[in-house]
Amino acid sequence: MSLSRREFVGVLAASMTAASCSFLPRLSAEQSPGTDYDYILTAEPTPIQLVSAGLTPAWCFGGSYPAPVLRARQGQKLRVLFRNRLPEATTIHWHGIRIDIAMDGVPYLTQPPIEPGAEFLYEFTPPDAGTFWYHPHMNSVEQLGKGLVGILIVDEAKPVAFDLDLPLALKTWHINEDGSFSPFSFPRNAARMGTPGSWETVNGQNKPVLEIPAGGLVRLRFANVDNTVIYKLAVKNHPAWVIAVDGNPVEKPYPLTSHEMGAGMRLDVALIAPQKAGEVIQVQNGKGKLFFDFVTLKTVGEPVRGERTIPVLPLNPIPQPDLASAESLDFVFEWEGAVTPANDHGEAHQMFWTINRRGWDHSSEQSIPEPLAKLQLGRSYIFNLRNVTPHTHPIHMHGYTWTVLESSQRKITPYHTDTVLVRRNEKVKVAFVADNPGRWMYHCHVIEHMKTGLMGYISVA
Ligand SMILES: [Cu+2]
Repeated sequence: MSLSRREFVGVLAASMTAASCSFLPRLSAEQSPGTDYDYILTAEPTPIQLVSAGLTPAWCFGGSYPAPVLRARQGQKLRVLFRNRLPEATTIHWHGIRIDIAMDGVPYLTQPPIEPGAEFLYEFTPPDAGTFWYHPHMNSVEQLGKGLVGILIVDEAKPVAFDLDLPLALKTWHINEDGSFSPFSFPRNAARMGTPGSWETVNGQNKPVLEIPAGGLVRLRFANVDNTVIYKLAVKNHPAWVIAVDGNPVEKPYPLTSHEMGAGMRLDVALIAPQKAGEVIQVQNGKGKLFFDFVTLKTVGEPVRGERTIPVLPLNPIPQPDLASAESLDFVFEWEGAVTPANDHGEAHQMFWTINRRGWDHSSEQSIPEPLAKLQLGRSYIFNLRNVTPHTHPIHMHGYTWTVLESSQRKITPYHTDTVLVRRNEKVKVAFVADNPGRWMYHCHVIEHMKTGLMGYISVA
């Protein structure tokens, strides 16, 4: 008898000891069948145990970290009743989803902030299947830094079978040895590559050992939910295939050698586990030229029955831009290195970065500038992203999926993404059809960069 993914997870959960059962991310939030929404999602202060020496005063979704993994079905409506139990206003942004502007979760631009004690019903129909994530879009350095980050999985319209589907949320924490928070940002880092956390976690655990079914087909869904860090993922001692990048299936799976993921980016990897129980597969993270063990996958149980092959996922229905008629627009990401004068309260405000010579920190309703560009609904566009700074920026566009066409530094096989890593002095060409009306955020996903200027928006009408 072979087990379905859910049965397998059930068996694993039942057979695990209390100490090891935190390995598996929870598969659902508080689900409300029969009501007019699918999930109730609450954000609230929640002390959590990241290190043994003490609790961390985190802010969590659903009362735990990792946050509940939300699941939707491609082409079917998802409803999430969000409740704000934080001491400050917030919103939820659904990263990578081609969504109605009213549900994009950007304060002032798409909705009023959700005040403490208030709630908001997010409802949308995801057109694409894949690995996505959700997070606030207010006071982001702190709100994301404190733990408000979660994975959203959109299952394929026609299910693709895996023996185990494992979401892996990658995040570093800015904490001291006793678990208390250390500063999320230092200006000197905000003006450079950002401030990484000191405690590296995968689903809230440092270097976890995760159980996988012997002989099983395993889907690893890596999501970089960190504020800053670029991960460079590799699998050391076992063949693994890239099946989707940033929520979008690749046309043909290819062997994973190493893959760089900036903040906000995702990677789906498939592998067939060794037949024998007790075997170990080492997932590694590269820093500079060296690779370090990061996640250990350990086979358990009787080998699954039947032959397993790496599946080719169905492609998402991303509209194909008409390059011949597309209008080209240039966006230059630059380092400004200015500290604006202190405000009335004597606080200095740092603005270090600009897009087309303009910085924006999106801190109030009054500060909304003109859009970086006004696009015509239905027309194709080419964006030339030019990074003239000495640092790498994961550039993210809301509401759209780009086709990446060219880079001045790398050979590109065109692929789809909502977040593209643009290296120092690199020029990347992306294209898309402006088929979704609204005012869409367009920013670097290094949170300190966006909050010190590297942010703007595009209007499509
Ligand atoms: Cu950046």
